[in-house]
Amino acid sequence: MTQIPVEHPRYESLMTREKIVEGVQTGITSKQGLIAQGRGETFDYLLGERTTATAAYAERAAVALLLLAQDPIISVNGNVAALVPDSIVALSDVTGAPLEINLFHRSEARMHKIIVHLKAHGASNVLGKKGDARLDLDHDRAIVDEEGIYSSDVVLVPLEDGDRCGTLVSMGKNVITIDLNPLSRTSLSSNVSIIDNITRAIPNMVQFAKEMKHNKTEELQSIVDSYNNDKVLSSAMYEMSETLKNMSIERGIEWI
Ligand code: PTJ
Repeated sequence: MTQIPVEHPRYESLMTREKIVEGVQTGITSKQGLIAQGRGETFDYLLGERTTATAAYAERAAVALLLLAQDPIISVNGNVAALVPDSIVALSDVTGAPLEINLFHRSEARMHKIIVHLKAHGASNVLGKKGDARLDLDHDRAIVDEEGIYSSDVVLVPLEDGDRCGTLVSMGKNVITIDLNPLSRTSLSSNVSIIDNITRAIPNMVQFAKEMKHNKTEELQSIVDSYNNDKVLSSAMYEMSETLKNMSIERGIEWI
């Protein structure tokens, strides 16, 4: 890893890049994952690289859904495994939602490496290797485990690429996504769209899950019932335009 001084103004962002690069070097993350991270960084810059109040509201609703679910599941890809291995395992533990590897650029070698990596970070059981069921898709994201994603009622799919999200919704599942782009097909088609960097969203969700774990079913249900996903999407776009406006004014550029 390149040594990044802690006082560097872009320390967090540069360290995140280092983790993704390391993921590619160890064979966990696809090369395409580097490009996906770059796209995410752009939206995060516009968001002000912080968890907004409406992103936190979506994260709480997502946790309520996971805690209420009969068969929750957390889908993991190469970027997720490289960026947040400890906190995704912690979220699985505190919500009781198993982890399942599901890859767009699937290979048996990557599946194996990600499973070993997550187990090294404390995961006890990681699904995805069986691949004994299929979603109605014409690429490798279709391959899922019967006892995992296929039969789940609530599924968390961070850093997704659109069409699987739509398919899961059309199967009647409650789909939670984490995607910094509020206009992506993923964000537009999911039931709960978390517009936040996964490096902040998953640790926040772990904290919320610890706080909400002993809430009554009715309390969790009321969080879900009052949740409004359109509000979350429009608020993210508003926050981005406000950040741009403020940055522009700070730099002496007239906002016209
Ligand atoms: O490991 P694989 O083979 O399953 O491949 C994973 C990637 C991420 C390469 C694959 O799913 C892909 O190509 O995804 P897309 O279509 O690039 O979509 C990724 C979305 O996640 C984009 O909308 C990005 O803005 C967003 N994104 C990228 N990095 C982050 C992010 N959102 C939140 N936090 C991030 N760190």
